[in-house]
Amino acid sequence: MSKPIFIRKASQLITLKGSSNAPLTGEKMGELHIIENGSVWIENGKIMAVGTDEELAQQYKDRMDETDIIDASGKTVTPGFIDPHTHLVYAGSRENEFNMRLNGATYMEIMNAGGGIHATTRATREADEETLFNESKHRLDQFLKHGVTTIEAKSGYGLSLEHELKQLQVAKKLNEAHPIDIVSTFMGAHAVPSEYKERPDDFVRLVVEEMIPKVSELKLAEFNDVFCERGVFTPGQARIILEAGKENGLIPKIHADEIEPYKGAELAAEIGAISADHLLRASDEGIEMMAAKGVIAVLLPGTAFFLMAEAANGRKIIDRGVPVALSTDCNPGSSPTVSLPFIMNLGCLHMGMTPAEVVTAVTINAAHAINRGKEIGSIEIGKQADISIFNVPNYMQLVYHYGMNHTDTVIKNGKVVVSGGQLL
Ligand code: IZC
Ligand code: ZN
Repeated sequence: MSKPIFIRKASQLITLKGSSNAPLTGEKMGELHIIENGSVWIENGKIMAVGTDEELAQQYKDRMDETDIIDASGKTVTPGFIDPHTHLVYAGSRENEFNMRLNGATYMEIMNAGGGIHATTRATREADEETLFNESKHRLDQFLKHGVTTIEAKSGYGLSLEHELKQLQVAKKLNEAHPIDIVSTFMGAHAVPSEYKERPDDFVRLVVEEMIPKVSELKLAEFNDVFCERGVFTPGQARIILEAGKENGLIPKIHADEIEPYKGAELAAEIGAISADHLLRASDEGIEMMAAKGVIAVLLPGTAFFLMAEAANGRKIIDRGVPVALSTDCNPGSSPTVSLPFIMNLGCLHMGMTPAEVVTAVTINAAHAINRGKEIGSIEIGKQADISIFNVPNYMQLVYHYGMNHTDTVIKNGKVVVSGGQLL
């Protein structure tokens, strides 16, 4: 049994207490429940006590010499960050397309010409499991160094039963081998593969009749996602795929209204999706419907930044009562980054969110977006001890000093996995 860990004297301990049952909305998104000179006692992978340093020093005065003490004075302590939308497992890279876009080509033009998702699908199909594992593990290490302790990871670069299963198996192995927890999403409907170009409904049938039942039987995913976009999957096809997932126990998620308004937000609400992601072009009605149903908006301002598009209107989406989470969208085409802190900065500068709201959006609301609100996302007694410590005296500096990595220490499941900014 490892020693207890006692984090002491944080200049700000961001607890987000009281948020485990439902994601935070409206003004509550800005209430971080901060303890100054805060301390946390961790034992057996769990958070055992949270309070001021005076309170905890008194409570544990007889056990001080059996602990590992982490001095967090001058630092900010948060729940481990959570990234609820990544395309982690893939091979290759697409810097050639970046160059094409800088010269005026659009994301969709490149995809329709056989590049984009199709290019990564070719590279991922060709890669063996070991290559995929190693390339993805490198990204996971970088996530961890940025204070991220849990991520969601989608398949969707296989686009055949064999290769979708390969991607999901790699995610499962990474989850077992790496400190970061990975929550898997099946996304066989990420694109219509070129061999089905002339008969997309046959591909939808393959997803519904073969892939979803197999993924569910093998318990390789918890969620089911679709790229609902003009030229990819229609709202009608997306509905069929998401309903089939539900029948097989997979919770719906949707890539909605990224490039054009396409009634993706409306569909998310109608179908009872846990989240609708992107929403750059979501209609007001769709946003109202999401608010009424409590669908979480997972916003991805790094994608808008990288595609040189106008970001989603995060301010409006929060003000209409939709709970908002933030994510990197880590993928080789539209957001090749693992820096969730940079995404937080964009949340403030490009989407009108406050620094407090973006902290909520990468902790407890992100936890709820992957159905983990009861286990992670806040610093409360009984929760998993996933905690990040940043080299800044207050949470505002996390987003103010942008494009820098402030991570000092990361504790995952009660174990120190990053110290002094370095992986252990
Ligand atoms: O590889 O381009 N938008 N899917 C939907 C992506 C971006 C990932 C990619
Ligand atoms: Zn995505």
